[in-house]
Amino acid sequence: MTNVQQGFPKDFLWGGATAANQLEGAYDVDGKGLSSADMIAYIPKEERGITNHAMEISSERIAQILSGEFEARFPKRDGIDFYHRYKEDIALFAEMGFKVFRLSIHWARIFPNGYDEQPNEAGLQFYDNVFDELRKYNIEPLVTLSHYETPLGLTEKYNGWVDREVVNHFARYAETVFTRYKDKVKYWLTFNEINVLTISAFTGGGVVIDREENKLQAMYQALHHQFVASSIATKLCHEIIPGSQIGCMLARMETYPFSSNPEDIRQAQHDNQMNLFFTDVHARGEYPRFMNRYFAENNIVIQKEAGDDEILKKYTVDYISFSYYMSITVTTSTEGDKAAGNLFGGVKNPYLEASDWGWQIDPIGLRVTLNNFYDRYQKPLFIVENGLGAFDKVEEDGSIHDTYRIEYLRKHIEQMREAIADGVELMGYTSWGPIDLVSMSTSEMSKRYGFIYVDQDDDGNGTLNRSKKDSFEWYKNVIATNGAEL
Ligand code: BGP
Repeated sequence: MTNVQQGFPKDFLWGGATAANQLEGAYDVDGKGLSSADMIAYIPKEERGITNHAMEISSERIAQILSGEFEARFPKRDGIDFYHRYKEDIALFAEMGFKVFRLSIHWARIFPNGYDEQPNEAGLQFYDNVFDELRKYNIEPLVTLSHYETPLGLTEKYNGWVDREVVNHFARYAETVFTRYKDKVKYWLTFNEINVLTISAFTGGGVVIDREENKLQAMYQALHHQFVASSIATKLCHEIIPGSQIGCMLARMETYPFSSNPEDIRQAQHDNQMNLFFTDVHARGEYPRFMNRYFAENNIVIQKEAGDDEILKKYTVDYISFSYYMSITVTTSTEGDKAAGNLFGGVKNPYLEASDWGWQIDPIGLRVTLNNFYDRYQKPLFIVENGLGAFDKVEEDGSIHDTYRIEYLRKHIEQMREAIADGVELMGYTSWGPIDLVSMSTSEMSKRYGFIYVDQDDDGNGTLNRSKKDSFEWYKNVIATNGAEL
């Protein structure tokens, strides 16, 4: 077949994805300040959304934490100690043949309070070391500027992203790291899952929502500031690093109607629009008209500064990245099993199995998502999170037979290959958690994603020793054959 890409492009970027706050540990080492992510570990399990990121925190709780009155249930702040073990871990990624490795720079390692005059040299040096180690193996870094890691100082001084001043602090942070790493990092992302800010303002924007009178107004104003900051970062990135590529990042939740009832069709359309609103702004450079109705109906008035619309329009992203774990099914009726555990609600899809945490597994949905994204934007796409969080069993001989994880990944990669043949331009794939790390939504280790097992339990006990699961050799072969053998 002419003009149909059979298989993966030869320069396809295979790898894995992580986040500083779930990986590094060393939360207060070498001058690092605290961040919103460091606080999340203190939210007791019973106060969390069981399977979602909607984790708010009160001003009182933050005060209790900072006074030492309130201990974290799990020292999530210790991550899996990548900070001291990064050479060992990167060697394992290289053994699998990674072409790219997604990580975030912990903003509070660079500017401990977020508003500091000078950057923290020890923090800058750490990432220099990590990038140098990656380049030893010709692994491209793919760097997220903020992965739910707003410095706590910005929460205390401004209540996070609700204050326009934080745009300037972010711009200075972006300029600092673009300049420092301009010869080492080509691929960048601005905000991880920017849509989560409108679900959990603290997780996404360091905003303590109980300090705000009008919660929705505060969330969407903070979001506007992140949109502007993302465009400013795009401008700076292109100016400082010629040939760089900078993208946005969305938690994509492809949403299906539960039935052919037009009411369900309309509900699914609305939910998809509300999720794609974020990439509409990042990729098209303007707010979509359907948001005007939503803002009007919810008494939201976005405060813009002169020039904001021009900045958004002029500095749109080079590519669109997203996380894909599951699809969502919605209905306006009372039918359907509302027990479906997933990020954004919905009902159980009778055609799909679910993970141990209720996330509905839908490989074909990834092909649908890729086609919908490409049809909407005609921009290159990058899957920067996909994977199966599962309980892993260590056998007597130390082996771990995670065939369920291989099956999940195999089926999703097959659908990626189909989407490429459909004409979608897919840059790469970084599976989430190539090494077991701390779960964002539970602050636990037992929800494991890795090809590499880490000996640490939900209470932080263990040797932290790394060992290979069956999926390690499987993924190594996938990469070696450029996706030909799954
Ligand atoms: C995404 C986050 C990641 C990671 C992933 C898996 O929303 O961007 O940081 O946490 O979810 O979720 P969890 O760790 O809760 O299983």
